[in-house]
Amino acid sequence: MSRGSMFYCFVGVVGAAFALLAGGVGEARAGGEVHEDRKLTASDAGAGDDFGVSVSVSGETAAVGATHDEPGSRGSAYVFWLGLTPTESYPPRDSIDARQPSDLACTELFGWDSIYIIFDGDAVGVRAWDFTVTVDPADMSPPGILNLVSSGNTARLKFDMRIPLSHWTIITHDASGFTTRIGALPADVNGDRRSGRLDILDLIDFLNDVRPELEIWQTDIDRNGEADPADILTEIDLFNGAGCFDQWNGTTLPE
Ligand SMILES: [Ca+2]
Ligand SMILES: [Ca+2]
Repeated sequence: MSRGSMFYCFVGVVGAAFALLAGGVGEARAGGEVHEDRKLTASDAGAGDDFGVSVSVSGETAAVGATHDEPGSRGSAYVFWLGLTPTESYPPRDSIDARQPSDLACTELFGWDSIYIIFDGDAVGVRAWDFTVTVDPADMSPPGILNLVSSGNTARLKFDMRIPLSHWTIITHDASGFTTRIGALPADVNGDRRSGRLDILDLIDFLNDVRPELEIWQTDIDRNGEADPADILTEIDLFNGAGCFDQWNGTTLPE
């Protein structure tokens, strides 16, 4: 079935929901008052697309038709998630934990075992099964979500393990498609997905206030709570594989 014919089948099932989203814009009627909850726009809007000519709502998902989205009058249907949507995470997307992954004797493991997801509204109804966790490279099982605790507009996802070294851990909010990822690559001070000797220079620059923008998880290599010259020695230990450390010089994370 062509994309255009799929659209016209879609048009046939819309109807009552059109009144809820008049003209394709989130203009909801509640208690006799009309207010705009949110405005829906096409990601590739163009003049004459007729976006909003039809709307279908099911649960917290809306499909909006555009009869002339493409040349030759091919129509399209855009699908929108109307529910609570994540806006950011903490640590932020693409953060890399450069700190030592254990103590020198390997008796205690360190690293992130949770992430905070910030929503555009009260996160009280958010559940652990709203999310999918994967890893990149996909050569091992990803962490599971042990539990989820929400407070205000923030949900904290607690994993059942620390995020794996040399991998991205990718967290996806299935309904909205929001995704974020955090990584663990010891010694990668500058966050360029590679642990190399340039990271020592960037750590020195940070300590000299030349690169003040670096985060604590990029600079407090020995995990004592602050970045100081001792972290340079620990950085070198990570490169050389001191104690029980693996050698991290030259190791990378995927794009
Ligand atoms: Ca680096
Ligand atoms: Ca330190």
